[in-house]
Amino acid sequence: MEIEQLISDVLKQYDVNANNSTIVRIGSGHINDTFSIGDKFVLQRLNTNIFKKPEAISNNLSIASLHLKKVEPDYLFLEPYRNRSGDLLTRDASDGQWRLFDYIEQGVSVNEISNSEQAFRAAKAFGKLTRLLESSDISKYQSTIEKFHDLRWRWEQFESALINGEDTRKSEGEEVIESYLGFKSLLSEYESLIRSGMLRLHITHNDTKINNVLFNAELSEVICVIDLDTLMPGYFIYDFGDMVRTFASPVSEEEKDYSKIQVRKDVFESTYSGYLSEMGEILSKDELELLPRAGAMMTFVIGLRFLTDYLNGDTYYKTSYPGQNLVRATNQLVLLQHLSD
Ligand code: GN1
Ligand code: MG
Repeated sequence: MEIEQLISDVLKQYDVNANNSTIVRIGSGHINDTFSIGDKFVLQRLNTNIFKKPEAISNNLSIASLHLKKVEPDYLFLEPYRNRSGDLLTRDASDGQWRLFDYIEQGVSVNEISNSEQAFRAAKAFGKLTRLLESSDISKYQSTIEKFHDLRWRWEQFESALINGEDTRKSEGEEVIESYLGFKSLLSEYESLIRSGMLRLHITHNDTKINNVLFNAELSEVICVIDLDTLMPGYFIYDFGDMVRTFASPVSEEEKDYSKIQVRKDVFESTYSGYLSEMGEILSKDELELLPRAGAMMTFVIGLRFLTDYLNGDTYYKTSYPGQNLVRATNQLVLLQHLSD
């Protein structure tokens, strides 16, 4: 069935007026399909090959939303609309799962941070979400993707891609593979951290890349954070690390001119102070000491995932040209090298 037809059928299941609206594909996410419906709504099809438990997402959003209404009624939490049956997810004729959101017309998302003020605000916004949810009952949340940032798991997937991956890609990626293997000590560091009990579980966003923040048109204020599919219990290093990964460099993970990649000290410091302006009182002394390691760890995790997907033939992340996942993996490797200097 044509996508327009699927969308029109899905919209009929909501009590909203979206007739005759223009449908435009939007967003730069690597996983889901996102469309604007006129200037009123955003409709998103969840990638259920990746999100195998969509009900876990609905569960977490409902719990978080209820809690936020209690502790901060004015907080803008971009949760999906409920359909006529009261569900956050709507099934289409081809078994796709969709969600409908408000379209934040004045919201702007960027793929690179241009100054430290923006970094402060974005990091504060992600920190605030975790702070507000700190008093909600963590046991009620479910994992929306099992072992999502578990470095041991990601390493094992990488190792099996080294065995089962496509031979031409293995030789094409040889140098990058060798360099990633050379960073294996990060795996032992991660494992001993987990064993040490120094990290506590919080409700983390788990995908805090810069384009998951909506700024106002002047990029001077944050309107809200978006992409809440991976809101679930996690360690703070996942959020803070993914911010360092995507805020600190002047260029995004898509950049092919690797000489442009660097770690901007002022942006890093503002990311740190923005996050701590919300989380400073919540993180334990042990956790605070780990802040400087988070960026390298998350860059390693995400870089490994790009490389694994490249070796497996691009089955996970969307790509728009051949070799894109290898470019992303190389980009992240260079960033990791800078973060390790
Ligand atoms: C994916 O949804 P999107 O495109 O923002 C991925 C993240 C990665 C990111 C890298 C569910 O995020 O974990 O950090 O790509 N999300 C999922 O750009 O795998
Ligand atoms: Mg995401």
